[in-house]
Amino acid sequence: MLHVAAILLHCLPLALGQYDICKSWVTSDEGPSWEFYACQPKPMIMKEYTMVKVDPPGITCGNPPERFCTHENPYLCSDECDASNPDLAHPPSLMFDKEKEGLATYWQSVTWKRYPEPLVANITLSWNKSLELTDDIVVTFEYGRPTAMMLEKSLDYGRTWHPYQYYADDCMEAFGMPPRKVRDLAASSANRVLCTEEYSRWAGSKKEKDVRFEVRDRFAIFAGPDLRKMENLYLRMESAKGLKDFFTLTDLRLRLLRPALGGTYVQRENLYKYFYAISNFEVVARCKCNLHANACNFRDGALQCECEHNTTGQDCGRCKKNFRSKSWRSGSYTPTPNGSPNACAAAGTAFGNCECYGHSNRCSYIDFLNVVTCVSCKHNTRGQHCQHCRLGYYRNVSAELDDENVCIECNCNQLGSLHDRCNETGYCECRKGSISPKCDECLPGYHWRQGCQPNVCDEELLICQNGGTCHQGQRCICPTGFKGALCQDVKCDSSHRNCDSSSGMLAGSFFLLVCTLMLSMVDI
Ligand SMILES: *[C@@H]1O[C@H](CO)[C@@H](O)[C@H](O)[C@H]1NC(C)=O
Ligand SMILES: *[C@@H]1O[C@H](CO)[C@@H](O)[C@H](O)[C@H]1NC(C)=O
Ligand SMILES: *[C@@H]1O[C@H](CO)[C@@H](O)[C@H](O)[C@H]1NC(C)=O
Ligand SMILES: *[C@@H]1O[C@H](CO)[C@@H](O)[C@H](O)[C@H]1NC(C)=O
Ligand SMILES: *[C@@H]1O[C@H](CO)[C@@H](O)[C@H](O)[C@H]1NC(C)=O
Ligand SMILES: [Ca+2]
Repeated sequence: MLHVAAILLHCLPLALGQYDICKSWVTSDEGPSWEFYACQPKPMIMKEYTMVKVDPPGITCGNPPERFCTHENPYLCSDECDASNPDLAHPPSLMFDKEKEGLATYWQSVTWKRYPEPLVANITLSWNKSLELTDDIVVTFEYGRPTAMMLEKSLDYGRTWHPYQYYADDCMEAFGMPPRKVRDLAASSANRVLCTEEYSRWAGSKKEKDVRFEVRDRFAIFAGPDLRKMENLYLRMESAKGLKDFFTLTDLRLRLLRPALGGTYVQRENLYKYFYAISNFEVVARCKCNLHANACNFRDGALQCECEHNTTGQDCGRCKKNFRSKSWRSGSYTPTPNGSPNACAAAGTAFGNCECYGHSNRCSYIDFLNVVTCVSCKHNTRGQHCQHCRLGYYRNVSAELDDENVCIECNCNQLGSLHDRCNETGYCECRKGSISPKCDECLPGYHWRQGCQPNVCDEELLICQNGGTCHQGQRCICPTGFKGALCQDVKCDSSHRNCDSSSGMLAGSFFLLVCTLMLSMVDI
């Protein structure tokens, strides 16, 4: 028993400093209760959970079987890659397996037989979960490291991609960027994307195999050379949001652009020695749980945070149902050493009696009314408790009052409705002639033309005459020889004898007269 207590005492300060407990049972004068802290899961070896895709199709060697040689033995091209033979196959999965002592297993590409067409490949790793890098990404190449490649990342499950780091033996030539070292970065540029020449030099393929994305060197800018002062880094991440996001990702993509050359030039007469081979792809990271969980497990096909503080979601990014009396917030590393849990609170406990259903974080006391009211209601709500919908929105009956989707936009058709407000069931108020909940349809006797217009013709009262046909209620299509809105008039031209040619003229001059009158009225 004493032994156990001693271990606990020894471990606790360290544990708290690492933000790895979310709560503890404490006894105070008012009796025992839970105390809550900011918390985060431990770093994990993420290659075990990755989904991998290698592009373009057919870039993996062995189908059909192919011979290759190495830069060390350029004229002994007897090695073979054969996808149908397990001993000679080099599938992508071999980048993520556990290496046995002394025996590297690796993915391998086809050789550069299509030179001078570039030999390019994309290796995309996806986790379907936001992760925060905690250590260097290390990619191990057998038979030489590429002379040009880049690392990209996505924060949104592969929808958009951003450059992460460029690698080349000559950065200026390959990417038009001056070479830099992460170790030379200043605090203000710790999240700079740079091009490095440190991992592309030819040093014999056996000696230097690793290509790094230096996470620790970037951390060290704030946490010191041995990463002893992690709290400095955490404080910095708290104040500079871009910094935290820089180490966050859901997907990684390695774009291999030019293989190891083993010399200055490509030898056209022996292209069997140019290819890519990766034996390991190490990614160490923790699940991003917004400081609301200290455990992350693989469930239902994806990593999931085990959320505390009454939060929920894959990243603990929401408040649980009935715990939405204030808006969700990420936990915070400050104040050290325990941070702030920023837990979600049950309805009614947030500000005494002022309930805002999670649509506002602030209440304000209005002196002359003697009431406390929510300020800046979000999610299109309004009212003292953010309990109503803003004008132009109506209540979503299938959502609770504390749901983000509680108010639905009326979406009234601008041309068909009188204004953009609607009643509690989402019905807009329609102009004459329009109908339907959003006023975007026409009553019988009307047709849609920038709103509902009364029909010019129809099949009942306004029938086109003299054999004319009604076109979509908008106009009569008259047979030759007839005119007028309903084809009621005979057309006047020289071939029709019994047509008074002066009547047209008369009507025309009358029209002119009216127009002149109207114009002069406008002038006045
Ligand atoms: C590799 O990915 C990039 C985008 O990140 C894309 O433009 C390129 O076409 C891809 N190359 C191959 C060979 O799939
Ligand atoms: C990604 O994770 C989500 C949430 O856990 C899950 O619903 C979805 O099916 C997963 N998608 C894939 C492609 O695994
Ligand atoms: C979450 O809700 C439960 C149930 O009401 C409560 O016992 C617990 O203290 C809450 N946790 C936090 C961190 O507020
Ligand atoms: C109504 O609320 C439910 C529950 O949140 C949501 O799934 C649904 O999308 C909402 N409806 C609309 C039209 O926004
Ligand atoms: C909203 O308006 C529609 C159409 O006028 C009507 O049928 C419905 O009953 C109204 N709903 C409410 C709650 O007043
Ligand atoms: Ca391997």
